[in-house]
Amino acid sequence: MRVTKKISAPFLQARPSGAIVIANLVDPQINTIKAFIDACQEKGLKYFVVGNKNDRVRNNSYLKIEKELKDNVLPISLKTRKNLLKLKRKIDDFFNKDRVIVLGVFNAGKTSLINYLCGTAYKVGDLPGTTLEFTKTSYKDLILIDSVGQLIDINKPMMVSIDFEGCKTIEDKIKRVFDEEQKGLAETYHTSEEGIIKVIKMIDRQIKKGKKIIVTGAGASALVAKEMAGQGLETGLPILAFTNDLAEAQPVSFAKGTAEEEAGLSRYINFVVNKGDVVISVSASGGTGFVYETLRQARKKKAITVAITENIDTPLGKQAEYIIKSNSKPEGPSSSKIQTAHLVIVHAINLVLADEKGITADDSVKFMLPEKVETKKMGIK
Ligand SMILES: Nc1nc2c(ncn2[C@@H]2O[C@H](COP(=O)(O)OP(=O)(O)O)[C@@H](O)[C@H]2O)c(=O)[nH]1
Ligand SMILES: [Mg+2]
Repeated sequence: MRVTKKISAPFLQARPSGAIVIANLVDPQINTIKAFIDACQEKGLKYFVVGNKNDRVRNNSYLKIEKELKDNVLPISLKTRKNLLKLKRKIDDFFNKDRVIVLGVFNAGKTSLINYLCGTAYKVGDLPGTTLEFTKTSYKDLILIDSVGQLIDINKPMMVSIDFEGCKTIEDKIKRVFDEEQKGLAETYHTSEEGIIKVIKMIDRQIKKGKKIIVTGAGASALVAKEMAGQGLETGLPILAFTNDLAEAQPVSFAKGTAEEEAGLSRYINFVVNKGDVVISVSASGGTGFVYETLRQARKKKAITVAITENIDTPLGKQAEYIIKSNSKPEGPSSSKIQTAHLVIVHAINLVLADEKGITADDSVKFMLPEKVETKKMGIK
C-alpha cells in the first residue's frame, strides 16, 4: 500500500482492475511514471504503457523510455492517429470487463485518449488542472476511468511534498526531507545542465551588448526570481525581478478579472523589456498565466526568452526559446523539491557567469558595501 496511498483517494475509490499508463514522449517524467507503475503492481492491476505525442518526437525516442522503465512502450499519436488501431486491438486482448484507469502526468493525453475511444468531448488542454475529476465512461465491455496527473498522499492531503511513509520520529522525517531534496537535485543536474550552459553563454553575449535580464515567477517561483536578481546585485549582473507580489503595489490590477490582471502584469513587466534583453520565466507547473504571457509578449519585442520549469510540454515551455528543465518529481502538490532545484539552477547561472566574467570576491564585496547617499532627515521640510 506504500505507493497507492500516494495516488490519492479517488484512485482507490475508483476500484480499478486494470490500467493504461500513458507517458508524454515530449516530457516523459520517468520517475512519476515509475510511481504509477509501482502502484499498479502493488494493487495487482493489469497494465500496459503507451507513449503519446509520437508526432512531436523522433520516431525511435520511445526506445529510450522502454529501457528506463524496463517495460514495453507502445508509441502512439492521438493527433496523427499513429498506432491507434493497434492500441484498440491491444485493449481488446488485454482487458475483459475491467475497470481500466488511465494514469499519467497532466498533459500526457489521458482525456484525449478517452475522448477518442468513447466519442466523448471531455475538456482537454495543455494547462495543468484541466481534468479535476475521475470520470467514468463505458467503452465496449469496459469502464474507462479518467484521472488527474497529480500524486497526492491521501494520509496527509493538506501537505504534501514529500512522502513520510515509514518515518517514525521527527529525526527520521527531517532526514527524509534532506534525502529527497538531494535526490531531486541529482536528477535535475542531468536534465538541466545542457540548458544552463546555453543560457550562460547567451546571457554573457547579451550583457556584453549592454542588454539586461528580467526574471519573473509567482509564489514560490517569485522567491526564486528574487533570489536570482538579488544575487545578481552581489555579482554585478544586471538582473531585475518582477513578480506578482508587485501586483498589489503597482497599478496593474486596475483592469478587472483575473485574466486581465494577468495580462496587465505581463504588459507592465514588458514596459522594461527591450530588443535583445533576456526574459526568464520560472514556473514549477509551467501553467502560471502571467508568467508565460510575459514570455509571449517579450518575444514580440524581440527579447530572448528562457523557461525554468519542471514541465516543458506546457504553455510556458512553448513560449520559450531556451528551456532549463528540472526533474525533481515525484512530489506532492506543495512543491519543495522543484523549488530547491530551481534555486540551484539560478545559482549555477549567476555564479558561473560571474566567474566567467572574472568577477572576484573583492569585486563582490564592493558590490555589497553600502554607498553613502546624502539625504536630509525625513520630516524636516
Ligand atoms: N501533438 C499532440 N498533441 C496531443 C496529442 N494528444 C493530446 N494532445 C494535446 O495535449 C494536450 C493535453 O491533452 P489532455 O488529453 O488534456 O491531457 P491529460 O491532462 O493527460 O488529460 C491537449 O492540448 C491535447 O490536444 C498527440 O498525440 N499529439
Ligand atoms: Mg485530462
